Amino acid sequence: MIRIERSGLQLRHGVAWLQQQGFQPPQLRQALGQSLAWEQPLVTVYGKQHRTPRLTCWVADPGCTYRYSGLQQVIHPWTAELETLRQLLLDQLGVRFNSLLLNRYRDGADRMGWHADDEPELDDQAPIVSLSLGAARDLRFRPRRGGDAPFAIHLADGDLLVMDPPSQRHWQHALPPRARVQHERINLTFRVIRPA
Ligand SMILES: O=C(O)CCC(=O)C(=O)O
Repeated sequence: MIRIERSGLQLRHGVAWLQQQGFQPPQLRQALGQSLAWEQPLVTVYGKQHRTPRLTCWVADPGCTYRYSGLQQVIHPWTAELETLRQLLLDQLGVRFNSLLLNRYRDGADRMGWHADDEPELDDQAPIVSLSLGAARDLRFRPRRGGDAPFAIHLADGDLLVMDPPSQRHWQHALPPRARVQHERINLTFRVIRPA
């Protein structure tokens, strides 16, 4: 894996990681697209309600509830494919993830604004691990308090990105819109929640 390091930021980028594990990313993306219960929830941002500019699904062990932007996610169970991925990550990274947020960007208009995954229920000692499927998109990073320059990582089909602590404390990330992208991308972020 390629290491990307800045002050307060530690990333590991596994290019075509999923292919190296013997998976075919298009098949997995199709299976997830069809089998999961995708939602486009109403969220409250700066006091205003709007639908998220992407589809989402929260998969987690019982009791692992997650709330962001005023929204409590409905828990969906692990499917066989997702359970296999979770086991692979346990074998390779030594971390047992108990929850997973999936984001589905239908085309380049769908996006994610600047944020850090630093909600109180997340275990801040554990990495957050992102797996990308489908259309390649840029994930941008910027420091919360200045210093280092913002930069972007190009995430392609099958890429893994490990965001190690304390990255979420010092940096934010965003997935900007890309007018020319016409295809779908599904991103999975594996997380450790401290059960309530
Ligand atoms: O789609 C991505 O690569 C980013 C997802 C993300 O920022 C998140 O799940 O917190």
